[in-house]
Amino acid sequence: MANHLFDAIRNSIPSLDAVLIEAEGERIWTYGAMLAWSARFANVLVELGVAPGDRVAVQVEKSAEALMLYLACVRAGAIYLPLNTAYTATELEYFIGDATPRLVVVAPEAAERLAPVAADVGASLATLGDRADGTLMELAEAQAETFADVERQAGDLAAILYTSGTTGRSKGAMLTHENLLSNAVVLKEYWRFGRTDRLLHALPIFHTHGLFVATNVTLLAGASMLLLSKFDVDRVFALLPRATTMMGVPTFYTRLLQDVRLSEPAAKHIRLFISGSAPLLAETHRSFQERTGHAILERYGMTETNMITSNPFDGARVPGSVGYALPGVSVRVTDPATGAALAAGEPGMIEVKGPNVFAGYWNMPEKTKEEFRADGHFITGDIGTMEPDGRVAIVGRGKDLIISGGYNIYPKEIENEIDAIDGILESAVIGVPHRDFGEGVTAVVVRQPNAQIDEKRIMSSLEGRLARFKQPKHIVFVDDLPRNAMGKVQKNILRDQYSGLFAK
Ligand code: MLC
Ligand code: AMP
Repeated sequence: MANHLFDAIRNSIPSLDAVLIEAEGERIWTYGAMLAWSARFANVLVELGVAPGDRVAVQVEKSAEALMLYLACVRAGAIYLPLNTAYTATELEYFIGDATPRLVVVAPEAAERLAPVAADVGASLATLGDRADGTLMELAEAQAETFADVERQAGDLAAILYTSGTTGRSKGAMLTHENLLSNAVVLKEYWRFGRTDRLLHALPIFHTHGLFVATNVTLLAGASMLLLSKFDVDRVFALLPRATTMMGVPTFYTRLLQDVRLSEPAAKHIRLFISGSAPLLAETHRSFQERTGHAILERYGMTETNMITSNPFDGARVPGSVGYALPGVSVRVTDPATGAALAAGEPGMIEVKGPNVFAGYWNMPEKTKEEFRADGHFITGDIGTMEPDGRVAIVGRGKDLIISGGYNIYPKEIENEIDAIDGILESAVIGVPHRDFGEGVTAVVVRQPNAQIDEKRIMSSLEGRLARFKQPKHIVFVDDLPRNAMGKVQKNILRDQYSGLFAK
């Protein structure tokens, strides 16, 4: 039976004994092992009652086994729902309540805490550890290594990825088989991925970048990857001589630049360094080129749209530019208020249409409608310019969003939490330049009259409610927030005022 995405993956297999993954501890996964283990997991899913269209929510550490679970979901026609390992139980409650999965898979040590959350929505609970342990592994051992892939059409859902919203409530972006496949096919060609490529994979696998861009491109190229459990500078330097490509967020590159080991010989074996998920400073691009001889290829994407633009493989990789619309993807820049097209070079809203664009937000038809133009273009919320030749640069954001180390953080969510604390009158959360994370989360807080609350109390109130990476790196207390004539907090003034906080 035809399974839109998995058929393409299967058809790209170079040979069953070709290596797909070298995991830590020198554990090798061949393409044959990928087929066998994704089949075993798919059989487990069926045994646990997961039917086509059911959601499988997964919060586990990065491992080759976790990637097999993703592929098993694709094969079984389930909808894969990966969750950041930093999310707290409180945050998880929302996602699980909203997505009502049939199965929740968590790390063995989290099982007890999350069992009631899964039970609340009638989901089964299974565990998967990062040492090939957990109940899912035990169940899989007993399964067959073959599985009849469930029929899935291009428009069927393959995954839901939650992305935070400007109102503070996360939205589940529904991604179809064709969204994922079309994008991976295009990227593979655009970046010239082939069977001899070995990708240094140090990204998390609960987001588009590490899960779809890195993994699907590798699979469709019949290539292999060196799978690191996380980004670690020493491990990266140890593996660079064996890798041909690396994908990273800008923080990866700034951290490598801070290390004396970064040099032309160290990067000699690499044919392509790719950056995305957050702006790569022109200065980082130039310094990296000076030190290694490599011009980092910057591309631009979004959970809802997969990858949208990319600098060219051949031709100029211009610092500060995200390149051209990918083949088959239409990009335009419009007046944010009216949606009217703007002249070349004028900054405006970046809008996108194509087979890469998602099918809408889970259970939020109204929200979905608001974010599309009548002709089907998705409104990204990013402000950019387009040159007459189609080259795009991102110059700002129309959405109140902080990107820290490649993670999106919506200020509203943090402001809601801070404002709910006793003794707080109001707060404004902003991102200011941060040498390591690009932007550092900063809370500007107004206390209630005579309240004694301090930074420590605020931080302890946020503990357990917000993932660590969302928590402010710095809190400042002020008497009042700057507002415009309409009463809206002027975050631009605050950003200017505190721009030097993390300069050193
Ligand atoms: C970790 N911490 C962060 C953070 N990551 N704080 C702010 N922003 C981040 N991104 C905090 C932890 O909470 C902890 O805090 C401390 O830093 C050390 O934790 P760690 O786990 O050791 O961090 P580290 O491994 O150094 O992680 C940094 C990182 C990681 C940059 C390597 O965040 C990362 O891999 N980012 C990639 C994100 C990504 O893949 N984005 C793609 C989204 S898809 P404390 O206080 O406890 O010490 C997308 C679409 C597209 O955007 O276009 O691709
Ligand atoms: P996410 O919602 O986590 O997928 O993040 C998507 C957002 O990341 C986009 O809307 C952009 O704001 C930002 N982004 C991704 N790639 C780039 C890039 N190369 N340069 C600047 N911003 C980027």
